[in-house]
Amino acid sequence: MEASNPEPRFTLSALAHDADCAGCWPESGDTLRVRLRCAAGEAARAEVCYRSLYDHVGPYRSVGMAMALSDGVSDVFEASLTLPDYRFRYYFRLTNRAGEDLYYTSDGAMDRPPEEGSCFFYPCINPADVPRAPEWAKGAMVYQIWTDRFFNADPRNDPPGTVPWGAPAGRGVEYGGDFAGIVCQAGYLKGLGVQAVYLNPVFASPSYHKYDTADYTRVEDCYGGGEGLKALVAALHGAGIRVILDAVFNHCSNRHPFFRDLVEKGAASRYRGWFLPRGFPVDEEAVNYDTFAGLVREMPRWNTANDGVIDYLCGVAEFWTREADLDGWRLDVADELNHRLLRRLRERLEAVKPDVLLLGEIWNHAHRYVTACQLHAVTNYKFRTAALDFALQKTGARDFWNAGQANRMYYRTSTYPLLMNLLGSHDTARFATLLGDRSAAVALCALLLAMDGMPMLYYGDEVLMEGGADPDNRRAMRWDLTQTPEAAEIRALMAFRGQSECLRKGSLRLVKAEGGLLAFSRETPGSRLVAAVNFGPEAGLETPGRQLLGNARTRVGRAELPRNGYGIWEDESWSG
Ligand SMILES: [Ca+2]
Repeated sequence: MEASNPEPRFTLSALAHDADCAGCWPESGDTLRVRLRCAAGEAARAEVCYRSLYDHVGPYRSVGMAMALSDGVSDVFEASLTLPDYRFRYYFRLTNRAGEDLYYTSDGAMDRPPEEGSCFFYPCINPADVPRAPEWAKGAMVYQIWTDRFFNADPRNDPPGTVPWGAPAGRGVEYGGDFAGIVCQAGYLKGLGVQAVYLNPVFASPSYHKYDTADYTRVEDCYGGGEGLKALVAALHGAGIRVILDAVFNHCSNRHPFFRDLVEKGAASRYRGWFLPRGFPVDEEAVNYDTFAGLVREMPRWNTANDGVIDYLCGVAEFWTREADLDGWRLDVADELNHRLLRRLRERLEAVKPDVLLLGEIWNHAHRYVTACQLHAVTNYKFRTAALDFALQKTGARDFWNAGQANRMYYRTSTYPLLMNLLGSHDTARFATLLGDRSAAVALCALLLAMDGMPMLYYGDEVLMEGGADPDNRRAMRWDLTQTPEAAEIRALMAFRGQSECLRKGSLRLVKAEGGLLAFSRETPGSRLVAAVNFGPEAGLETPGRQLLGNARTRVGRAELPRNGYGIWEDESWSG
């Protein structure tokens, strides 16, 4: 191999191709998607040259790469390579603005095409490695419900000490909300246009928040029990809404019988390997065992590498998926779970329901969990941070856009429709409170709902409920606020999102990012929509057609967006 050191026509340290993870993945049984990263603005053109791994004489085919992402620091080029024998050898050729070429290989940059051995290899596409996800989940709008806080339809099951609806949301208070209450509001949920409801934990637990399960076989009586859960799922399915439950499999309650056994029998317990004790006897005062967040004695962590634990927790999810006809699970603290548990869970649940969804709660980069055999989808808190900063004018439209582009670089394109964007949850302050401006909050909802990914709204977000940090963000639902003009605007946006194939499935493209004004398009072969939000001073935008929603003022071909303005336009001239 002759690798000469080329002139610095490109910033060599910026060149990167990861022949794995988010750099290279199979799109189908014979097609590979590859990415190449380089310093922003340096490459005028990029192509990938490839042939079969076992073809040592034939010419390389080449295909041009399209710029897929750019965050102002890096550009990412992408292309698809197809070979009937699905075994790939490839290298990249980049051309700079002066027309000079550079070759990028598994041995680094070269000034001439590489020898065979310096190519990248993707030795074989195994069909099982092609990313798959339930179609219904791609771009689906999800509504998160904390059952106790949503609607109380059955006072008979209220837990002792239930406080009046609207009482301050202190730690430990219970309001009496139940499954029957959600059933009562199925029409409201259908009107919002949501495709799925995600419920905070429902299994028997000593706490009001139920993130410490004491008995996975029993659904809380104060919510309506197992029969109530089944009735709820049936009612929501009748309204065309799927149901996702919270799987708290990282830890359980210290009252869980298996942990009690460990405390009682110590090293002799048959559950010795099921938890993570640091010594015996297990001491709940000293907390000499691993727990959720390290020091929460009430929440001992399962040893999710233990086969008994894996089988037990998979059995729980399998049982309830079958029993209650559930559509998916949101894995709490998914990034502390053993990968073997996730793989086994996926296998066993897909055997029960092929289009079941596994969604992980992960606050940071999650690419190693979102694979063909683990999670399908993941929470995208990065979106929340960037969107709030933008709406608060701490940053501008270009910063927001670049943050989104940078985040996408960590995920395969196939994951974009499964990044669950949110503005808040039971773990964060309410965005309406953080913004302190109702019109900005509506525009922020427009941004969430017009973007790709899975937009999630936490109950009450759609009526701009207020609330500071936990537990204040967990107030009882304010049904009175559904009557406000802002709630009506957000409902209209949600209903539009719910029925728009283009907003659910369309590709995303930047139209304009200037100051506080961001405009982007969503495109499918059949339609094109342009959406815009403006958090800065009044700004103008060339628009392609009819305005469908929003407070922008559109006259022939041009819209004026006031501060906190937003709009969605339909491109009537679009022909795909
Ligand atoms: Ca009740």
